[in-house]
Amino acid sequence: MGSLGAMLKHPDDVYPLIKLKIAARQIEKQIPPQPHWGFCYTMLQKVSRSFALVIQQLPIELRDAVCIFYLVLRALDTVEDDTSIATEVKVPILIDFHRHIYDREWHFLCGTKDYKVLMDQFHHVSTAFLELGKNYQEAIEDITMRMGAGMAKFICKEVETIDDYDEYCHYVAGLVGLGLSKLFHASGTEDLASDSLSNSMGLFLQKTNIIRDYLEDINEIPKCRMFWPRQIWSKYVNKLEELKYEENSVKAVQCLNDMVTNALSHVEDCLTYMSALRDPSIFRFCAIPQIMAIGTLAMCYNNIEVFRGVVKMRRGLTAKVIDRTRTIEDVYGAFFDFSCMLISKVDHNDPSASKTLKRLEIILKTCRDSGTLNKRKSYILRAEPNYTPALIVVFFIILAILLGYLSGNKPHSL
Ligand code: D3A
Repeated sequence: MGSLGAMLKHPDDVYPLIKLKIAARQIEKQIPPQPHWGFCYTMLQKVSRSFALVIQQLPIELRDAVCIFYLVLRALDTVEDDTSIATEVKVPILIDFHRHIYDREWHFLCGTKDYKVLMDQFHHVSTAFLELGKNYQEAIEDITMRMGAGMAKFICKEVETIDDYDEYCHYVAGLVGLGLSKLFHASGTEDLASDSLSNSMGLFLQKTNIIRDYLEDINEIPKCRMFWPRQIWSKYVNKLEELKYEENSVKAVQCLNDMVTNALSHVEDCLTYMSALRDPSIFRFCAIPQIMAIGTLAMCYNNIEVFRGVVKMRRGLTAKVIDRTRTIEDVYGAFFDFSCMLISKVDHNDPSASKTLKRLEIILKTCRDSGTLNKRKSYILRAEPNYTPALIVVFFIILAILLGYLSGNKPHSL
């Protein structure tokens, strides 16, 4: 849970944080009894607790398919990221990965911590995969094949141009959007979304992660590949790592703002994609990461801390997003709030300022035109702390402790 300081500063985070904690406990108890499914759902929770929670709320058949899809992609990612594997070993594994998922014997030693366990016991994932419906299997196989080939291509290629950047993000996340759209359609609940809108869903998420993770990636030992395109950063510095040095702070923030402006170009498509979804649980599964992405961009924009440490949404705000994202109105509301926050941060001397403002104005207009904004209260950008919900929670906690104490002291009747 968030620190006490953060909770005092944001008392209305307390209730969603407690709710999230209780929900996470609840799903921990729902691990299936079969060893292969038990392994898959335990792994999913280990890799991302809050994401696992949203996946577990999907309709049952789709939930299994998404869980396996997610683990297969994490495994592929683990191979791609492991710098200790020689290129001549790594490339064939990436290219053949779509065949390994059909092989109950296949496993590979690489990665660290939970990912090492995932790779070593991959037979559980294959066993579960083989129990999915044929249409789910085919969608997962097709995306794994295309993603593996794309990753292999970029093992030996730098991200030079913005087109390279879009192509790399297509392989590692845009294809996830395409695959998920196929899985949603296969479950019978959704129309098949266009490839272009599905791709944008992934590009927006991936570009946000790439922006946020600059420092972590540049400081990685052994040296990690970087995904900020040269076409953008070369306008500001001669070498990408120069952005982290204090003397380049002004240039670094300008480059960062250029990157954020580039990512904002996908928002329109993402809003269109989400507005077409029908099933409430599929909607939440898609909308929560998108709101977290625009929130992360709003925190990163014009913020030198991206080059000094970790800029992340606080746990309480994440919990609030998970708790309060139910309908498309909530999505328009959150995108509206975070776009206003971004506009308030634009420095008119920034070289990308006019482009950034133009993109943000388009987003604001779309949110306004939805006609739903005044039906909601802005929960993300509250100026003054509201202590009422926190006080109610504290009251109930004290009451529970008191009742527990009193019932513990009651003399036992014989
Ligand atoms: C594009 O992929 C989608 C999607 O497309 C239609 C719909 C829903 C979710 C995703 C996508 C995803 O979400 C995660 C992501 C980012 C980059 C790639 N992915 C991805 C991989 C595999 C699948 C789905 Cl199956 C978002 C994500 O991973 N997180 C991390 C945990 C966060 C939420 C966002 C919660 C937390 O605890 O901070």
